[in-house]
Parts: sequence; structure tokens; C-alpha cells
Amino acid sequence: MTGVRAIELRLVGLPLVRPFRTSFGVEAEKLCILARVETEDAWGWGECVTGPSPDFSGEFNEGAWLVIRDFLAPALFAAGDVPAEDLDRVFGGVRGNPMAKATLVNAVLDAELRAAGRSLAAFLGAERDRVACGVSVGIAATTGELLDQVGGYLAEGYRRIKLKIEPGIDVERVAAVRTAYPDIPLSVDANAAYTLADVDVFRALDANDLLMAEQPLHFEDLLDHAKLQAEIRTAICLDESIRSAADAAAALEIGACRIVNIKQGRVGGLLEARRVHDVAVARGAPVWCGGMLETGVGRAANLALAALPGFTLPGDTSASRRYFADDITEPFEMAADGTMGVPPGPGIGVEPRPDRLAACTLRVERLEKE
Ligand code: SMG
Ligand code: MG
Repeated sequence: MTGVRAIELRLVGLPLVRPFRTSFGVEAEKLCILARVETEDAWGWGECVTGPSPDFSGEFNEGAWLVIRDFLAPALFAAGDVPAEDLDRVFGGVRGNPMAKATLVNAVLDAELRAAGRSLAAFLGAERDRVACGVSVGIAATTGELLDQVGGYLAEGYRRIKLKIEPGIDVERVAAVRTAYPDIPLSVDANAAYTLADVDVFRALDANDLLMAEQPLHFEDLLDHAKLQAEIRTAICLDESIRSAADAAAALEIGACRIVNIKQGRVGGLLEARRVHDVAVARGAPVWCGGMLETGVGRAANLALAALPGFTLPGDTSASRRYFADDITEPFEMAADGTMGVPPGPGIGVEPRPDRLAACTLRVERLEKE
């Protein structure tokens, strides 16, 4: 491949079909950055998983835009003809900012694979052409509403239900869903809303035969997670705490979790995501593919990743329509058996539809190699 000669950054906005409430806030609209890199041979797409505010992580859209424009893009242009595998080194002078880095790593990888006519799934080492899908259910206004939503998703075929929880909206809600559906694979996600003082909440949740409790405590506190894991039967899964393969190794080593949620955007891109997978597999820990309400661009990348052999649990790889009435790409649809096909085409296998891209774009900036 030849080097990247231009990058088009684009802020896009899409309404969500229903507001998504987590322990840190409510989102009614999807706002994110899409990057398109151009080389002599091809172009490639990357979606940034940041949102409008630094809540899920310290990164956010406007910050990521500046990090890409002022630091990562100049480094990429200066690097010349380098494969995506070398971008860790190229971006090594920029600390942190894995979500901004992932945007370009994934876009360059997509361009490389399109030029080579190879699918992302094949490149990553996928062993399946369909993946099992779960769904993440936001905090509902009432238990009745929650049960309605869960019932609807189960009727669509979702193979695992994840309930968002927060202090005060937890044990009773989860028990109500478990009572209504005694046999479904069920998990909870706290998005770091609890402390060790809440151990009794997690002991009570133990009665619900949960697959896992995701990110119960502070995102920087592996030790407290290890202490909590020692006190409860339910497996802890870490999400926000895992920003790299090194984090995953540390967390598994000290018993801070037994399961890892892999979000390629959170760990700096698809290549580091594969390393997180490898670390977990080597330690016998199951992994699954997380989601950040991605448009079809990011969803396609997630599906390829979720097809790796260590992804043994259903991911937050839901159908486009769980979030968007009209996605930017052709919509991803889930079959009635709760599985979704992995795109077989070159690179991520999909691209934004020009009319939808134009309709969703709020701002564009073109960066060119001098
Ligand atoms: O893409 O279906 C999805 C979202 C799944 O719950 C989901 N993601 O903590 O795992 C998580 C949340 C973070 C999203 S809020 C920005
Ligand atoms: Mg999570």
C-alpha cells in the first residue's frame, strides 16, 4: 500500500429510536466522528467511539477531533508508507487517546485490506461467518416498561439480555426480569456506578444466576474489583477498566475479573483488540464484543472481531434497528435465531450510503499531506 495522502473527518448525527439511559446519563442522538483515509490504491473508513461528553471515557468527540487533526494525522502523513501494524509506533508520541487512535488504525487497516481484496474477518482470524447477538437495555422509567422492552428484544431473537443498572435501580429490577424469564442468559452493566461499600447489592444480585456483572466499580480501580470478585459468585466482566492488552493481563492476573468485554475503539483499534483477545484466551477467560451504539461503519468492524474464536459469549452486536431507523450503511439485520452475518467483502465490507452520509453530516474537515 502507499501512504495516506488525505483524511476526511466528519461529524455525523443520527437520532436514536429510543433514548439510551445508563448510570452516567441519557443519550437521545448518536453523534460521532467518521474518518475516511485515502491512499493511492484505496480508501478506508474508521468510526470513532467517542460521544459528545467525557463520561464513558475521558475522550469525547471535540477532543478526539483535535487529537486526530493536530497530532495523529500529522504523524501519519509524516510516516509515509506504513502498514496499520506499525501505527502503534507512529502514534507512540501521543499518550492515551485510544479512541482517537483507533479511528485511524481501523481506517488505514480498512484501506489496506480493500486494496488487497481481503476481508477484515479473514485478516483477523475469524472462524465463523455468523455471530451470536445480545442486546443492551437502557435503564427504563419503570419495571413494567423494562419488562416490555426485554420481551420485545427476546421476541426478536436476541440471545442475551444485558440490563443497565445504577444504585437504587438494581436488585428489584433484575429480580423482576429474572422471575419473568427464568432461563434467559442475563447480565448487568453498572458503568462504574458503585463502590466496594455496595458489596451487598452484588451479593443480592448473586441470586439471579447472572452471566456476569459488568464494570461495577471505578474504571481505574482494579484492586477493588479483585476484592469484590472474591466476595461474590457472579463473574465480574471489565469494560471501561480495560484500555489495552496489558490492562487485560493485569486484571485477569489479580482476579479483578473473569470475563473481558472487548471494544476495539476503547483499546486503540482492531489490532490491539485482537491482542486483548489473545491474552484472555491464553488465560482461559471468555471474551465478548462490546458496542458503543456504532453506525454501520463501526458495527461492521465489531462483527468481524466478534467472529474470532475466543468470543464465546453473545456480544452487544445488535441489529442497526435497535438504535437507528435509518443507519448510514445498509442496515445490519439479525436473523430470527439471534445471529448476524459477518460482512464477507474486502475490508470492513460496507460503506456509508452517499445520500445518508450527506444527510447525517454536521461538519467536514479535509486534512491533506503537504
Ligand atoms: O452498542 O449496543 C451497543 C451499546 C452497548 O451498553 C452498551 N454500551 O458500557 O457497554 C457499555 C455501553 C456503553 C455505551 S454508552 C456510550
Ligand atoms: Mg459496559
